[in-house]
Amino acid sequence: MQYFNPVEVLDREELEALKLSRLKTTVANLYDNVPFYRKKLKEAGCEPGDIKELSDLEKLPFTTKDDLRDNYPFGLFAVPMREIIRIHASSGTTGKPTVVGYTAKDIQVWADLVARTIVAAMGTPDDVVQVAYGYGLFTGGLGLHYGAELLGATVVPMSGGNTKRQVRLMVDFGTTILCCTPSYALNIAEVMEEMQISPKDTRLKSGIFGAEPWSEEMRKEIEERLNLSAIDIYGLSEIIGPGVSIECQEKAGAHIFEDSFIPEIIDPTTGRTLPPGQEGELVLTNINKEALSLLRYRTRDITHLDISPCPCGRTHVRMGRVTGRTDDMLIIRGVNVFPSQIEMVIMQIPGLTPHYQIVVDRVGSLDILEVQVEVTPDVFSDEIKKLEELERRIQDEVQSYLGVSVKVRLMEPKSIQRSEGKALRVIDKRKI
Ligand code: DLL
Repeated sequence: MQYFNPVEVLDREELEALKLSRLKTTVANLYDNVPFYRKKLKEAGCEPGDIKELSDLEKLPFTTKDDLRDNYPFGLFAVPMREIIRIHASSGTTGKPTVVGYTAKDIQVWADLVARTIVAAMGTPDDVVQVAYGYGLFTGGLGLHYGAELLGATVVPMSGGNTKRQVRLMVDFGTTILCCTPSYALNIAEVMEEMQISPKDTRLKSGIFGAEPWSEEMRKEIEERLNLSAIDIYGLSEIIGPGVSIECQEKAGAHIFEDSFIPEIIDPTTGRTLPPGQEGELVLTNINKEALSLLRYRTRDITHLDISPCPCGRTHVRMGRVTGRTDDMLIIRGVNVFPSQIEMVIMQIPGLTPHYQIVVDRVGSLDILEVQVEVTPDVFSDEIKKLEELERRIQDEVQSYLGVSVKVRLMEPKSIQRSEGKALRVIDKRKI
């Protein structure tokens, strides 16, 4: 088994000791240097000295996205600005953007974490890594970039978009590892087909895909169309960016790098910690950062933890696929629906493509859920009767799987806008 940093295979006992010592340091540091946390810890009746074992984590208060917004832009930083060498920020489509900062050491730690993810995806210094995540304030582009450089691979810093050029250079430069969102990977596959370039004409072997939810069915589709092994990478800017967790070759959950982040799963309603295996909201605590460390950050991502040993040899706990976000959950006539569940149904029906959008509207007091999905060109040329049958089949399958009725609109091939970064899956007209 290949790994980048021996900490990935550390004995559990040593790993727990490392986590505890880093947690103590982090809490003390936040108490001393961040007025927000000092106040919050005092309110929770918690002094740094109260952290004696890892289970004391539960005594600590949660941090939410609103806390970051309330302290916009730099209020949660634990070091003076002259020590900050990089800023990233979320796009801030709703409300103020979330701003994060890094010291020089943080950038090194982050690069190490991302180098681990590339090695988990079979990367070596001989690889040519095409980074097609967006560069800029988004953490995807520069995050993968620094990790690939630290590994010693050859980096092609493409950023997102300009898809034909992505394909051309992929062939010319002999790209072996593609990094982008899964929806953009599909877009690239489609453009490649249009350019009549076969994946066999490329040297692609792995894809490091993340930054948005995707299903097992989507993985199969991408793997077939790009002829590579697709690996799921997870992360969020508030915590560090990409590199919080990565799948190994087992493709059965993503290892969370516990030397840097302590994961918990909580019941999003009560805030109570749930046992391993149970699905709930992922909560992460930074224990290896200087500029900005968050205690028990509520990610809003829904997943579970798997503490069983992994055949790959890495000792770090695994998280399941993110099945949705607590704030992405659509409540349709009282039924909870996640876009990923609709994706799963669609991708199992022949004749449909992975290009879909979910439109929610309210007519009177009734919520209407419409699934718009593109059909394949051969299905599109079928007679109306067949298309109607297909529509009914989708309606029936969604109804039986989710318990909610939907309207289905079959769309002409290539009519739904293609993504170059995070795909826009849900259009909720109720809020407008
Ligand atoms: O998306 C960081 C990243 C860049 C991760 C490149 C992986 C690759 P944000 O823009 O802050 O950061 O968005 C974070 O995206 O809370 C999840 O809801 C979602 N997300 C990220 N990775 C995955 C994944 C980056 N593998 C938010 N599966 C997170 C599902 C993901 N959702």
